[in-house]
Amino acid sequence: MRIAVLSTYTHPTRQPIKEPSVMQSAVPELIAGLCPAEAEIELYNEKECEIPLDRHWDLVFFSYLHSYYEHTKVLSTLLRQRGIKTVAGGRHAGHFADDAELWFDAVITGEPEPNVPQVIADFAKGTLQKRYALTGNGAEDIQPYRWDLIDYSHNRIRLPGIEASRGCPFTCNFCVLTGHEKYRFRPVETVVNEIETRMTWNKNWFGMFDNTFIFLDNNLGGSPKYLRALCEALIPKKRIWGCALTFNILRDEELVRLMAKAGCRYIYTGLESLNPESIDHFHKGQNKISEVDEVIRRAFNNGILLSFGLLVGSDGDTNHYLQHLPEYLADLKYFSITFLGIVCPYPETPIFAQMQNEGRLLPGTCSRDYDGYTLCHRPKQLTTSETVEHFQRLCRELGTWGNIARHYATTLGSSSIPQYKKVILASGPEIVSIRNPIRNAQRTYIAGLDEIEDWDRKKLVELQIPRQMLS
Ligand code: B12
Ligand code: SF4
Repeated sequence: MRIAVLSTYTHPTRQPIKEPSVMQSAVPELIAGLCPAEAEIELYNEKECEIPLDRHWDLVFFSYLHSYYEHTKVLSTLLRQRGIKTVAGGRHAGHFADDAELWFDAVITGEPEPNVPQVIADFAKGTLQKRYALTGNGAEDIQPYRWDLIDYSHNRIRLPGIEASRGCPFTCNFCVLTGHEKYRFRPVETVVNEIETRMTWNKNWFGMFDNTFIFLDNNLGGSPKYLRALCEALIPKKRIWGCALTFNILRDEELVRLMAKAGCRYIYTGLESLNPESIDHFHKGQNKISEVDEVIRRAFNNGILLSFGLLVGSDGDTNHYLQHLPEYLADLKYFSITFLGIVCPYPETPIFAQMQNEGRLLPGTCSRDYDGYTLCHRPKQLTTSETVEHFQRLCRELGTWGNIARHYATTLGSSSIPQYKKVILASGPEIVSIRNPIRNAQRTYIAGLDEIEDWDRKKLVELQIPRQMLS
C-alpha cells in the first residue's frame, strides 16, 4: 500500500513562498509511525517543498491548520479525481467534521493513535468509513515517530521534534486547546529512550545542529513535577533542546537552572502583552508583567535564550500602549526575540464565541483569514485600520538588523554554559523574520478585504469548491 502524509501550508503574505524553519509540523512523521511496517510511505511538508501532485498513492492523510483549509480542499479534490482516497485530521477537521466530510473520503475527529491504524485496516478491506472517532489511552499511546523519514535536505535548519505531553492546564480565552484538551504526559523513560535510540539528527552545517532537538509540546511545564523528572533523566544524556512553556515555570529559578543543566538552551513563552488590561482579557493570570524583566534576566543568566510572543488587537489594547510598546521592550535589560501576531479568534475558542455573540467578527471572514496575521474581529478600543497599522509598524520596528546587533550585544556574554553562545548566534536571523508575514504591500491584513492566493482562487472556481465562510 502506498501512503502519503501531507502537511499543507500557505504563506501569510498569500504569495507562493516556502519558509523552511527550525519548527515544522511533526504530524507526517507521527502518522508514519502508526502505519504498518510493510506500507510504502512518503512525507511532504509544503512549508519546505512542493507537493508532487502527480505521484501515485493509494491513501493520503492530510494535516492542516485552519487557514490552510481552502488550499487543502483543492489538493484533496485533485487527488480524489485521480481515484486516490484522502483522509483529514487535526483540530480544524475535528471541529468542522461535517464540512470536511464533503471534501475528504474520511475524517478523523479523535487522536491519531487509535484511529489511523483503523483507517488503514478498513481501507485495505475496502470498507473505509466516513468518520473515525475512536478513543485511546491518552498520551501513553503515542508511538515513536518515523524520524528516519525526515529529509533534512528539504530544510537544512529543521530540528527533530518529540512530544512529551499534550494539552495544557491553563485556559487562555484565545487558545485552540482551551475547553478541548486536558493536560496529559508520557512516561519519562519512554521519551528519553526514544530520543536516545530512535531520533535522527540534522547533520547539516558541519554538524552544528547535531544532538539538538525540540519538544513540540504546547506547554512542557504543564506539570512542574513532571518537568523536573524529565530534566533529571536528560542530564546524563548531554543533548541540547528547546521547548515552549508558561511564565509560572520561568519564575522558578531552581527549575530554570535544572532545565539549563539538562541541556535546555531555548524557551518560547507566550507573553502576549505588556499591558495588564490585555492580560486580564486573555484570562492569562499566570503572566506577571511586573516580573518580566527579572524572568528574562534569570533565563539568559542561566544560559537559556528566551523568546516571547506578543499579540496585537486585544480588547485591552489602546493606541497609547501600542505606540509605546517598542520603548517598553527597549527598557528591558536584555533584548529578547519577540514574535508578533494579531489576536485570532480561532473558531473553537472561547473568544470566537464571544466575538460572534457580540457581533464583532468582521464581515466576510473565511477560514483562510484565520492565520494569526489577519484581523478577523473588531477590538474594543481600536479601529480595524489602527490595529493593522500598529501591527505592521511593530513588525517593521522590531525586525531590524539593528535589533540583531542589540540582541548579540546584550545576551552573548550572559552565560558561559556550553553551546549557549552558538544558540544565541544562530538565533539572530529570527529577528528579521518577524517582518516576513507583512512582506506583501498589496495586502490590507483585514479579513474579508484581501483575495486569497491566485492558484487557490482559480482552482476553487474551476472545481466548484465554496469557501468556508465563518462570519
Ligand atoms: C510547528 C508549529 C507551527 C509551524 C507549522 C504549522 C503546522 N502545520 O503545524 C508554523 C511555523 C507554520 C506555525 C505557524 C503558526 N502557528 Co503554530 N505551532 C507549531 C507547534 C509549535 C507544533 C506543531 C506540531 O507539530 N505539533 C505536534 C503535532 C503532533 O501536534 P499537532 O500539530 O497539534 O497535531 C495534533 C492534532 O491536531 C492531530 N492532528 C493534526 N493533524 C492531523 C492529521 C491527521 C490525519 C490526524 C489523524 C490527526 C492530526 O494529531 C496531533 C496529535 O494530537 C504548535 C504547538 C503544538 N504543540 O502543537 C503550534 C500551533 C499549531 N500554532 C499555533 C499558532 C497560533 C500559530 C501562528 C498563528 C503563530 C502566531 N502568530 O501566533 C502561526 C500561523 C498558523 C496558521 N496559519 O493558522 C497554535 C494553533 C494554530 C491553529 N490554527 O490551530 C498552536 C496549536 C500553538 C498554540 N497552543 O497556540 N506553527
Ligand atoms: S498557556 Fe499557552 S498553551 Fe496553555 S492555554 Fe494558554 S495559550 Fe494555550
